[in-house]
Amino acid sequence: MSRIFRAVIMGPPGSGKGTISERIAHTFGLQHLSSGDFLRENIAARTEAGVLAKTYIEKGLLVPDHVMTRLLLPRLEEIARSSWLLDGFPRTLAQAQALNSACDLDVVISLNVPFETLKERLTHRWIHPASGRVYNMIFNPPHVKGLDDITGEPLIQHEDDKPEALVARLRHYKDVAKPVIDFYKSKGVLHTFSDTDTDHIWPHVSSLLGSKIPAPTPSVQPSP
Ligand code: G5P
Repeated sequence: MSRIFRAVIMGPPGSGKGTISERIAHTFGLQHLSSGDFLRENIAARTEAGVLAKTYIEKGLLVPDHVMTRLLLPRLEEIARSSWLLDGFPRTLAQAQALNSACDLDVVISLNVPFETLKERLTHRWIHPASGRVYNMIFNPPHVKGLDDITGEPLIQHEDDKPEALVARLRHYKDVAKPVIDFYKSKGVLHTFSDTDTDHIWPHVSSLLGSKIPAPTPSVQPSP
């Protein structure tokens, strides 16, 4: 069996974490766990954590560390035998330290995208709530305006992509991310990618992971 590979992708709201994570999951077969999707599932299911998280997310604030670690760390234990990519967690130094006590990371990908680009992207983002499919009305529009390509159901905008919550989210990110970035830099696992365009970042991420992820051992040995 090949070795377990564990990666984190971090970056401000709208930096393309979700978009690049989907490409990584598809190309390298890593299990993709998104903290934002996990929270939205909990909100939809009206779990205790979900009800609490909703009050923070709607205001563009981070969900408290103890709620996040209590939700995410058990989920990571469940998939401990798989290689995974964690998207959106850790966000704070306390979360990074909690994750560090649970496991070692192989790679941390940090996306560095200018503030104006982020604002532009998020105000144009719409999603299909049932599947989590993400559209951008400019970059990646649906075939029919306002409707999901697969189901034809209506698309919605996240509460936290609406202008008031958005600016608060972007400002707050910078403050809390710095110590997390420093923490992973000191551990020698941080790789930063800077650009305004996901399609320019992706080949570099792909080549980094291609050089780090061990090729799976064939289950059947070729005959001599
Ligand atoms: P989320 O869901 O983790 P965010 O805010 O960190 O939310 P978000 O908004 O989902 O991250 P992303 O995943 O970085 O952004 O980016 P994306 O969805 O791939 O791309 C954004 C948009 O830009 C899309 O429409 C996409 O199509 C488009 N796009 C991508 N690339 C390009 C490009 O090259 N060009 C153009 N033009 N467009 C492009 O978390 C939500 C909330 O949950 C809480 C927080 O309250 C958070 O705000 N939360 C946590 N709280 C505490 N601790 C944690 N660990 C938390 N995790 C989540």
